[in-house]
Amino acid sequence: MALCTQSSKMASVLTQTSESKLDKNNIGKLNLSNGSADVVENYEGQYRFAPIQEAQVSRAMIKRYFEAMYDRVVSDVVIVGAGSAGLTCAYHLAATRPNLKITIIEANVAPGGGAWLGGQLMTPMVIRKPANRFLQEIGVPYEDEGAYVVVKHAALFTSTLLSRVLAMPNVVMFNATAVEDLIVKEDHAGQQRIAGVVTNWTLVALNHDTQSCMDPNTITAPVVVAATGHDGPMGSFAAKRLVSAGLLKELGNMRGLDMNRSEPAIVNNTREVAPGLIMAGMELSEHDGRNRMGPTFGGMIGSGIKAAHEAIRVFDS
Ligand code: 48N
Repeated sequence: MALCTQSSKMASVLTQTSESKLDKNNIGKLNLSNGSADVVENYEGQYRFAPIQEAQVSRAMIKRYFEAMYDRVVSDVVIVGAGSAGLTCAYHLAATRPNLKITIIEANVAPGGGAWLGGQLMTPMVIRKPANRFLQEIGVPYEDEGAYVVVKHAALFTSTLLSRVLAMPNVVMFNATAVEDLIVKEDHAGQQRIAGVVTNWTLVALNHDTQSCMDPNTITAPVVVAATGHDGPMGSFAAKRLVSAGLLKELGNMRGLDMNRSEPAIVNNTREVAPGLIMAGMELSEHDGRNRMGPTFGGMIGSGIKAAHEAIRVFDS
């Protein structure tokens, strides 16, 4: 008995202290002006930050995240997959159409897909000309080897591209979020068309067999770009879903490696594979049955740019 009174006393003392100190009316209104006067940036043991309350940090995140989520439940274009193809599409689309609400859904905590390394865990990235023009556009230095260029570390390309995409005011990215399904509607002509995506936090999506029904969320959009790659826990998601939803007879399945055949084929065949759904990058190799190209990324860049043009065409039609 004594123990439990002790602990409840403890709890009430804790609450009082934190409550009184935390002054409910003052949360978020902490006057940082004198705080900033206290800010000291010297490194002789005097370094001081402006004061903050824990609640301010939580509210700064919650407010922005859920405002973005609320706003983007209706988007103009949803891009599924933030690999090299999806990110290039997002960049080119956002730069060409700054008035479009572009929402990227990326299943991993870390966006970038397979573009953090060149090949076999080696770091240099090879990009065949003329795709190097995109590197010049976003400011990625490279070594010119004639028919191709080499970026000294793949992460230099991907981090630069990612930072350019996230700096675009009309782009919102939700990473650690998976697309679990497609929204499919019948249009006035009775034709089935993709009208958005069904989402869940990835940790939830990966645990549907450990917990009972954890229903998803939705984002509606007249255009969806699928760029979920050819492998990985949820790779080629949309292509596989088209088959299971009866919108595609069967997967073409990615074929053997042939760089010279595969890269132009992926770029030139990036297209609207179902009404409202554009497919890009290596997901297209699975959808169509195209050759793979291995550790060269110019095809992903070209496919991403082509997908952006296709997205504009479909959105405007
Ligand atoms: O990098 P990937 O896998 O896909 P792409 O098409 O952008 O680039 C492919 C490229 O990296 C290669 O594979 C190279 C050229 N090699 C070719 C070869 O021959 O081997 O990015 C796909 C992204 C990843 O970040 C996934 O996490 C994400 O898509 N993703 C999803 N995001 C949300 N919902 C999903 N269901 C989902 N599935 C995958």
